[in-house]
Amino acid sequence: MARSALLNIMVQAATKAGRSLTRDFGEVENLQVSVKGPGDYVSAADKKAEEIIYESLIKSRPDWGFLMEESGEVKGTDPLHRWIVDPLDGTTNFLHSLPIFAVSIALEREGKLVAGVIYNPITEELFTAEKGNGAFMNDRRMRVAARRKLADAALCTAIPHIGTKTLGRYLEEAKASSAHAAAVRGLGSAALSLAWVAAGRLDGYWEHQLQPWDMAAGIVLVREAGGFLSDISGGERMMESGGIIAGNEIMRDTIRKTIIERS
Ligand code: 2AM
Ligand code: CA
Repeated sequence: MARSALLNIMVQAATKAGRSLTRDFGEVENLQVSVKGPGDYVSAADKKAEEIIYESLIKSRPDWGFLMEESGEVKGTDPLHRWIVDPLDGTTNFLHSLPIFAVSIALEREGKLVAGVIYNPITEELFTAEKGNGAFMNDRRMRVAARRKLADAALCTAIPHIGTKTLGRYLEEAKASSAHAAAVRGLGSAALSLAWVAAGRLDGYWEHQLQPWDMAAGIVLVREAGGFLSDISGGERMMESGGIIAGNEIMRDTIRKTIIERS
């Protein structure tokens, strides 16, 4: 299937940044043995990838604005369009040589998410979606999984790390999800978690306290794969609140009621 001009621009930026990240990922593996570790190196890799994406997109659409994880908001002269960019989602995985990270690029038009690209340069899996045109993985159509019961479901969430202030909430959710679901995983990349829900690999996903660039592209993917999303209270303010639940319609609502609200 022929890709639209818009998706082509996004894919070109994502794959170019992906090549840079792949080279740096190879270096990170060599740096693991040092005591200090590759922290500074990874932060440089992250910034380099963001620059590549910025240069690539600004060349194609000079007037459009940006919201980027590293550089923040860059206003465009066109007030209708804004790219939302996470050059390296899954930074901690990258730092530890775990090949579960991705480039994530979304487009907002008049405040609405209309296109998303997520690319894992290690597995070379490219997830793309444009509003009204479906979702694809390496040009094959994706659909969310049809499973209706938690007992059959593979779920995904975020496992908290050192310094997390909401450990109590996580432990409650871990208890409820482990008690009801077939499997619970933590990928460490919100973008890939959403892409994998869109691909039907995961039946459901939820996470609290994300940034807009962690979820923007993934939201388009899940919607276009026939999935449903909500924020933690069941509304539609995912990007504003930072909380997100994704799955088919039944799975999304069951996760909220059985795992998050537990009522
Ligand atoms: P990042 O890798 O770009 O930081 C992990 O649960 C997910 O949460 C990742 O997508 C990660 O994105 C995101 N995230 C957002 N804020 C974070 C933070 N302060 N610490 C760790 N992960 C964060
Ligand atoms: Ca991120």
